[in-house]
Amino acid sequence: MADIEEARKEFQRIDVDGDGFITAAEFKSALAQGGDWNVTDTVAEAIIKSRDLNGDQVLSFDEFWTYLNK
Ligand SMILES: [Ca+2]
Ligand SMILES: [Ca+2]
Repeated sequence: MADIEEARKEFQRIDVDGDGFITAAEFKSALAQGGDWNVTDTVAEAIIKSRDLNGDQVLSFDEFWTYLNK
């Protein structure tokens, strides 16, 4: 079980523009900052898609949280 406070911080770190949703572009740059430069736009989009529960192409905190608790 992940810590929801830690998850919120992580979510806010990735959500650079602070709109409450993580886009593929934001996810990609977060991974790049973490040293994973091999992630392309296509890969980032595929990862987002696999975690996106309502099909709006972006991750809400709920979706992020659900993913962490899988
Ligand atoms: Ca955002
Ligand atoms: Ca979504």
